[in-house]
Amino acid sequence: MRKNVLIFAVFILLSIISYSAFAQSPQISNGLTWLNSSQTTTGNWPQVVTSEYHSTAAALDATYALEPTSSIYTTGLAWLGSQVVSPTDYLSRQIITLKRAGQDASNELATLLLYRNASGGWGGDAEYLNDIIDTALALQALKAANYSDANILYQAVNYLTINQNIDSGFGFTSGGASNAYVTAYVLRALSAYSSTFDVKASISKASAYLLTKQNADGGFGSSPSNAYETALSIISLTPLESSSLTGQAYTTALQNAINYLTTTQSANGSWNDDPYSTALALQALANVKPNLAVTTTDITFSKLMPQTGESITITAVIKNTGLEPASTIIVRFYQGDPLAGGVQIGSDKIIPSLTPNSSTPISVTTTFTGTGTRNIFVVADPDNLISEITKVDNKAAAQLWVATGADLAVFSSDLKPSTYTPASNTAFTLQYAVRNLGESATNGFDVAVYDGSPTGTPLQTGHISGIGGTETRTGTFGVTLTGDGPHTLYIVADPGNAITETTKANNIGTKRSLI
Ligand SMILES: [Ca+2]
Ligand SMILES: [Ca+2]
Repeated sequence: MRKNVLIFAVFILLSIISYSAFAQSPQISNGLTWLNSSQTTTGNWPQVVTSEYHSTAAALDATYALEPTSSIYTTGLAWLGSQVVSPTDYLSRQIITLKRAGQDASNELATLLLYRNASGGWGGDAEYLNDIIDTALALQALKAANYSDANILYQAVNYLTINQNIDSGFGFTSGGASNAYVTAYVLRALSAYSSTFDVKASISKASAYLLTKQNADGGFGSSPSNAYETALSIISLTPLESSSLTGQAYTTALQNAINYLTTTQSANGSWNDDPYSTALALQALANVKPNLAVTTTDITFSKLMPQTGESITITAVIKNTGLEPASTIIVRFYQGDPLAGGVQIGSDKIIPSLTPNSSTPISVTTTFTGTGTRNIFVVADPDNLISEITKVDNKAAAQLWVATGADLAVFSSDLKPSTYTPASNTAFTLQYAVRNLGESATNGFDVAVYDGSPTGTPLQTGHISGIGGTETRTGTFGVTLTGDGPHTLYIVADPGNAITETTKANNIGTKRSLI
């Protein structure tokens, strides 16, 4: 007896430590306490609005997200894993639950694949006609199992997208009236494949449809609002990399839906004394977090093509697309991927705070030595100090070209006189070219032609308004020479030394003439 009391005391202590470590809101703590109390001794949760199987799968989703080390999670997982199930819906949820826990689900996956219809979709069970919600669930299960046959995945995704209704929502079956519940499930399935297939337009339309189903009380559901459809909608609309929805209206819609949930929670911590509704509401509330995000287009450079050694400022706009403010956000810039030996540029930059649906630019100034491509990476919260909805959108990269400096050159072979045997005191034409061997453009400079020595007073001076990187400008001088015998003409680019360039040694070309 005493031993049992001791074990109980240790359990309570561990529970307190575990709760405080997650710094949960009272709504989440109370909901978890109720879920804990409503679990049966065999590990499942009872049927209220839906089956015990659905209640248990949903409770496992919630406890995995919030308390993955709790005993209610492990005993629930053991119950769900031991069930022998047939419907596509049950099988899919079992695969998702087992794979997430790192357990084997190969038999279940093989069965699910046997259910697949030749047309690419899934029905409610083996040899049932395709329907939308079972195909959406099967796709989520295949994702959880890391299933990789792109042809089979594509056919299922395609079955969903071609069955998107004209109002942009989805119904239970092909051509069935759209509703929030099925649309939320399809959104989750398509979002899982947004980086594999071209489904962004479909996701965007379905998200917009779902938002139209929000009721005046902030909840979702075919009037009146209910907790589980509201929670499913929040989970499906939560900002992810795939989401195309941004802006204050979107953030406000989600905040209103969260508010519907928090105000409809019962005093005992549940939603309607229902494990399924409570588990989904808890999953939705677990998304009330900030979400830092940065994309390639958020990274800009003060100079598109800086020269080696030239100062350049790199700026990244960091966004908070989540539902909570974030503070003391570290932003780190790298040359090269930090996961592959990238080197930090400058010191850590700190953004004091970012409210939901806001963004701020943050910069680092540096120089690059040596020319060529640089891959610049920006990472928000690189040390994972901030709990947020997802970390997949916290890193982005952009390319920069570090150019060689300007280098004017006059090649003797580019100098072409109209005659090689001019007569004394008779004008002839000398065509010249000035090349820029570097990658950086120049400002304007003079070009001069000298007789006998590239010093003193030139015979003539011309002006070139500037040359782009690796480009060439040509011009002509009218030259008149006096005095019989050989003459050497010197063509000098930038005799006044107006241009900073990598070398001045190649700025003179020569041409001999005999009078
Ligand atoms: Ca993020
Ligand atoms: Ca030069």
